[in-house]
Amino acid sequence: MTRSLVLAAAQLGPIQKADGRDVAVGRIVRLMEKAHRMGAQVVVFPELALTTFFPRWYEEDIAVADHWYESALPSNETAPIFEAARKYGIAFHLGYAEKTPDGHRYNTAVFVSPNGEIMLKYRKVHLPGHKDYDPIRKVQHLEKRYFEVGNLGFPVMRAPVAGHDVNVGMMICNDRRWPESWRVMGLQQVELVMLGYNTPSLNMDNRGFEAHHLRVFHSHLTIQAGCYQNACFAVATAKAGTEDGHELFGHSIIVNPQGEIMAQATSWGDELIVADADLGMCELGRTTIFNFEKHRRPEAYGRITDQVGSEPPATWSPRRAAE
Ligand code: CDT
Repeated sequence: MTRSLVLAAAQLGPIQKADGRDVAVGRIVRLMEKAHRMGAQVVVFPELALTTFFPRWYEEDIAVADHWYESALPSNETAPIFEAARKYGIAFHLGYAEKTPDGHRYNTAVFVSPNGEIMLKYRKVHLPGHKDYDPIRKVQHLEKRYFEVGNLGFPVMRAPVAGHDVNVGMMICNDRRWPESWRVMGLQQVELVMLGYNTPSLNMDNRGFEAHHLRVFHSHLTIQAGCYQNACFAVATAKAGTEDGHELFGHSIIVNPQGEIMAQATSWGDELIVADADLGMCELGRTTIFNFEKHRRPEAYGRITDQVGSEPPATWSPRRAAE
């Protein structure tokens, strides 16, 4: 039997600092209604989909930022999202800032069944940016201040989705740039990677030049390569547009296991894109060129897990070359 799913990326336009949760939740519910009209069975919303990308704002006292975090999901404010999912029979992925009952803060995403069960939770592992105010940067990127490194690894779950069992996994924004994130999920036979992102259109490090057009190129390059090398689909959903005066580039995409873009957003606003995914497509790569069991050589990959930073290589000398 063909296992096929209608996937959707629900890109969100900017959420301003002054916007309450009701604004974001109302827009998310409207995208859910649209997803229903377009026949989507899985809808992926962006990273930190309920608020502005608040790590661009420095707070000396992190407790002052507590209002950006969810301490429960669903809550009274977010319940309409869960109700819409139930009404339309849609499974959804949502990124948000999580504060646990014992006070830990994470950049988190959940995958929720249409009847409101959290089937999978992921906490962002690769936190970009810095912990303290950086006077050189044009805009702060304080994820290391506001979040702890995720403690759930990169889990993959075989979950019931629209009548099929599907191997689903998640990563968040910067994770997509790291081949390790993809491969750890590839090793669990992931078929569908869901990821949300908030990526500025310009490099705000102020430590060198990066051409503007390369920002989208690098995002797509890493997602397309991740899908191809791990024989999976991905739904990669952006928060887009000018948020609190700062541009996020959008360009949400849905990618197949050949690394091809099946659908792409064209606006900087709320926009839904859909694609039909035949999960059987994951078989070809998995059983041929990326048949891990046959072709991987972990004995040669020790540095990947033994080492964090890079080291200089050995220096060549005639004697060494002969060894
Ligand atoms: N949200 C997020 O992870 N954004 C980063 C921007 C990096 S700039 C410090 C990204 O990799 O897209």
